[in-house]
Amino acid sequence: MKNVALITGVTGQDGSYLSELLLSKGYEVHGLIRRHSTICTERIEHIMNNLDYKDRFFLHYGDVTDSCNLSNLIYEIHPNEVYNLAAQSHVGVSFEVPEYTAEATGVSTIKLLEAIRQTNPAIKFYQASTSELFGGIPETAPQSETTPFYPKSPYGAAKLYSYWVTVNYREAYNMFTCNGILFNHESPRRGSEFVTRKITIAVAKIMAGKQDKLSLGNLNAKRDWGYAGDYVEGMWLMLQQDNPGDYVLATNETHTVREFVEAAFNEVDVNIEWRGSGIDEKGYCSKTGKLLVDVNPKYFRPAEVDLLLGNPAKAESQLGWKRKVSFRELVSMMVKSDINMFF
Ligand code: NAP
Ligand code: G4F
Repeated sequence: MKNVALITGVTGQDGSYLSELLLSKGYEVHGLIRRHSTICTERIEHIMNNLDYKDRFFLHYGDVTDSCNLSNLIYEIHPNEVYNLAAQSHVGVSFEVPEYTAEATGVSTIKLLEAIRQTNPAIKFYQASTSELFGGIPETAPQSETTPFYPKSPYGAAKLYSYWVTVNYREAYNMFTCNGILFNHESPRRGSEFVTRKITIAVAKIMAGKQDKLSLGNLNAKRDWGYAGDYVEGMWLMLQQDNPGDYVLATNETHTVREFVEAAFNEVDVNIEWRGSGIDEKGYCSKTGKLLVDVNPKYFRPAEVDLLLGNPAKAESQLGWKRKVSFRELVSMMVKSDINMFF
């Protein structure tokens, strides 16, 4: 039987890597895209233009807030796997558009689950859950599937709803639904408004003489950063098991934003020397004394998640999943890609 997958959020970072993975495994892949006034398919252009995939990769206009659209798509496409990656995924922005975030990142999940339940409850379902669910209790790090949740943003709260309806449909209707509780994962395709890509773009532009300095918010926040290409493999593995479940994907290693900055500048042989503290902290080139990094409070969030560090032991033992790309390799890959773009 042919494997058919529907991916919401196909134009996003993860959607693009997951599409590549599923197509390489022989799947027919359908992606949900929103209509934009400008082109938004940059991350999947290479797939759309690949003649090998012309009969196996299809895009459909839609929006996860539109339940009629979701029902129609499930009915027409007949997928056997659905990956729900669509979301207003920026934590900081969720404080500015809280209600929309609740709709797109939270309520939309039950619309999709209902569409599946009413059409074909045998469809396997992956929900893009997040380490932001753990939010405010750093003393419990490293965080695992059994760590209590305490979201610290409208985004985290919306994802909490999605997490629980995914569990609920498994328990109530015996559906094959899984939560991937994924810690931060990055790549050269990461959106430029997330901190890692903001940093690597700035490094490239500063080296190319196209930017003066990099302004950031909280330099002390700690994140467990992995490579997106490794994480989509884990998503797929979750849906290949005999039984559904919830799994943490993480590296079990954490770094501050400050350390990411240092590592990214090291890639271009610049050593950062920090002076001052709090909002007066500044990073200078240790050789030339040029100011390269400062803090701008406009990037602070109304509430912050201080420390994320994940324990992926369950995914490693039950799925056979293991991250392949190290922190250093990730930083290097992202800086090199942005250097290529701006030189
Ligand atoms: P991303 O790059 O921001 O992509 C989000 C995708 O969702 C885009 O394709 C976007 O479409 C789509 N989308 C947003 N609102 C939509 C709507 N109303 N209807 C239909 N599509 C909509 O996010 P990502 O990094 O790939 O992450 C994928 C998923 O994993 C998200 O749910 C995110 O919250 C979750 N997650 C991410 C991480 C991480 O570190 N990357 C960690 C844990 C969980 P447009 O292109 O039209 O905007
Ligand atoms: O890169 P970020 O915006 O990612 P954040 O908030 O951790 O969320 C990402 O990972 C989650 C998984 O844990 C996903 F669920 C979510 O969808 C998203 O992909 O910020 C990382 C840290 C934060 O503590 C933030 O306050 O970096 C800090 N930061 C410091 N300066 C900054 C900046 N973040 C951004 N975006 N921009 C800054 O200038």
